[in-house]
Amino acid sequence: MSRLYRLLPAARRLRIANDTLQEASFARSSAARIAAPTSPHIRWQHAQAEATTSAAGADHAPQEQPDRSQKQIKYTSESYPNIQRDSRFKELNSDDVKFFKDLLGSESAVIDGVNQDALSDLEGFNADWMKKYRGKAKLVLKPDSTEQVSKILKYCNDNLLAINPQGGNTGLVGGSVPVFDEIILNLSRMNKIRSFDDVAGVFVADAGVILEAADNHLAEHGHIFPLDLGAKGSCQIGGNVATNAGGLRLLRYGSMHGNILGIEAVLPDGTIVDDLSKLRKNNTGYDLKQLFIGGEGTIGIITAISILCPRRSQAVNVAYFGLESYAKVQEAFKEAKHQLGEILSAFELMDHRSQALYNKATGARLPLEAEHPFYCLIETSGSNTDHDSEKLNAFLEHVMGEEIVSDGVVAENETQAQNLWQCREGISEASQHFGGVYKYDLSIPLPELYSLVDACRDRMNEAGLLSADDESKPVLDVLGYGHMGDSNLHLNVSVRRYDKEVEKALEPWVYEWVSKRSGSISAEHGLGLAKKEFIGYSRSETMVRLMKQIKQLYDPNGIMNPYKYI
Ligand code: FAD
Ligand code: 2HG
Ligand code: ZN
Repeated sequence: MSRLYRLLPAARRLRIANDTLQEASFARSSAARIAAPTSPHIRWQHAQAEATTSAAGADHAPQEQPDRSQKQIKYTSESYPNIQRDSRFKELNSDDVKFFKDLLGSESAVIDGVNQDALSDLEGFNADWMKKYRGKAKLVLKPDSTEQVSKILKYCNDNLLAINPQGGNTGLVGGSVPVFDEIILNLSRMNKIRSFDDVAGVFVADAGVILEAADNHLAEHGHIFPLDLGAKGSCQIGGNVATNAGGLRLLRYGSMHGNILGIEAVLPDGTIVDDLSKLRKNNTGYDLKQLFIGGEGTIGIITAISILCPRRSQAVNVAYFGLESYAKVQEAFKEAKHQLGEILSAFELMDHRSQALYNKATGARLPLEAEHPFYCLIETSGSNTDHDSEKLNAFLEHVMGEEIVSDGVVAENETQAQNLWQCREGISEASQHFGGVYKYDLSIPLPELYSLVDACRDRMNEAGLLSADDESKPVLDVLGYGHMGDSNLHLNVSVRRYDKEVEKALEPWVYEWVSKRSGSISAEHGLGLAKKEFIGYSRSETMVRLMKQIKQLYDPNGIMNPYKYI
């Protein structure tokens, strides 16, 4: 990648930056351009990348960590001793299993730990991606049709058997795995793409289609799935809708609530809700599909979705900057919105510690040689290469000229773009690499967004819980990163081991801090088990009461994903 330029001061700065951008190859060989040793450093890689989505090829599937196998994870029922199994729920017996086996008719569709020891086959379904939550399910069902889902749910509802819906099991709030012995209803065999209309851009598919597979299919037709996230190789589109996932390009393409046109779902009593509309406009009554978006499997199982997918951009650019303060990050964001406007497709923030930990965990080289307190990743996606380059150049000139940005690289090809993206997307996994992590996914008004990270680090220090070197301290580091474009901070407290003292110092302190600033305690990951108790920090009593009424209406027996959400 690229080379280092020292910019001339004041008036000459812009011109040189401009030359650099327009004649990258010439500039590369021009030592004469280096001047003024005290000026800020700018390192360029610049060219059009192929249209791409982030981190292609990165698979964040649940995987064994060398030091913490699934069997070593504490059962959720032990880490949350205050949660008792609901005694109304029936315990599974051989007759129940026989019913399901006859219904599904295939060996691979049932993992039966009721009639035999299937512990190791069940572990991957019982344990979550963070290796923090672990259930005791003895049965996994993998239906392959909506009718099968309907019959399973009706049987469970009639017999008071609790159900845990599961997609790709990449959720980060403990919602995707059971607390006790709930049956896991896994959607992975419902993975057919049903249709794509390339005129209207409407994609219809089963809920169990992997996000990356959906996006690859759309790429063949010149379109893009309007959601992208680091777990795309494992998470399912049904799971994405059930969590109302946000991801890396929400600022450009909007949320699931806006893009989902229709849903097919099954209610606990077996009713098939056929609302798989392909219409953009349909003002005929309550928009009930919205309840399933972000419903986290508490009122029914999503079996298929219909979603609006935009054209894939022809011209994609990815840039990675180093900045000296959070104030400069905010200035850069303001300028990006002002100057890149309609082509801006991502604006991501990473602090130095998150990048250092990513580097330590993966050994991957960071894009910039020097250390900066903050980094930003900016992506533009447009339809006209020349137009986009012109806009991007003007933006780069400005942020460099004004010394908003201290150093930066621009990807020259798709591989480089992916590598830059990986520096951002790899943080989530790196954060738990050295033991575990306490994750907080927060909406905070931008001016104060990063102050929480500093406050949290201070708090960990004051409590004597944090040390980079001292192995006896549980906390390794406190990191801040996230979707700056959506005012969404990911606060990650990276730990050597899970420790109640750390949890006590963090909760409810983090939630109080956020609530005081009128933020949200869950921006995009949902409530699951982790945030259930804390919903009151973001929602009023009235709102919670209304939510409970909806739950009661759709799931009167409470069999869907019990112990979680509200
Ligand atoms: P699961 O984890 O299996 O389930 C999540 C919840 O949805 C559970 O409550 C489950 O019961 C329910 N559910 C699943 N499928 C269905 C269904 N068909 N019907 C009804 N309920 C269902 N999230 C973001 O929002 N933005 C990100 O940028 C992001 N990045 C991530 C990066 C990494 C590396 C990882 C590991 C996770 C990331 N996540 C992110 C979190 C996670 O990937 C998303 O929440 C994702 O949408 C979950 O999809 P899933 O198929 O894995 O669902
Ligand atoms: C991301 O944006 C994900 O990388 C995961 O939402 C955040 O792991 C986290 O805290
Ligand atoms: Zn995120």
